[in-house]
Amino acid sequence: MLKSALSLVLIFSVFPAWAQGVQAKVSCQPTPTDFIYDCTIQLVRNGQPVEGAKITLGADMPSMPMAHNVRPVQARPGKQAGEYHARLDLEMRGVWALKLRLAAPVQDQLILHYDFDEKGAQPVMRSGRPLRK
Ligand SMILES: [Cu+2]
Repeated sequence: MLKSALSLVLIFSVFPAWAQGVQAKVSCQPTPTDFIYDCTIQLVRNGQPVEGAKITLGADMPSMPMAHNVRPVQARPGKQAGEYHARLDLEMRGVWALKLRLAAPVQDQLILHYDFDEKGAQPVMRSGRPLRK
């Protein structure tokens, strides 16, 4: 019961990030395997879900330059319009910069900072807003 309540909290703890009109919401949940997270990406542009997107999701640790080499993964479409899934195999907990590369329908790149722990991932906030580049 507590676990499912936590999952709900994680699902709804998503924040928008803007770049060239594309808005990305990312939520990640832990898997039974340490440091592996199942992430859902929701893409919106001009208020509409972005369908047919080609997304590559990478991750790096800003506090540990050159220390990690997480292989970027291709996100796959989910059931909902504008929804995509990717499994991230991170090497440790802590703050990661998620690098979301869009190849279609527009070319774009979003960098979103999330603090990963045993419960999932929380957006890193600066001045009350999600930290992003
Ligand atoms: Cu690290």
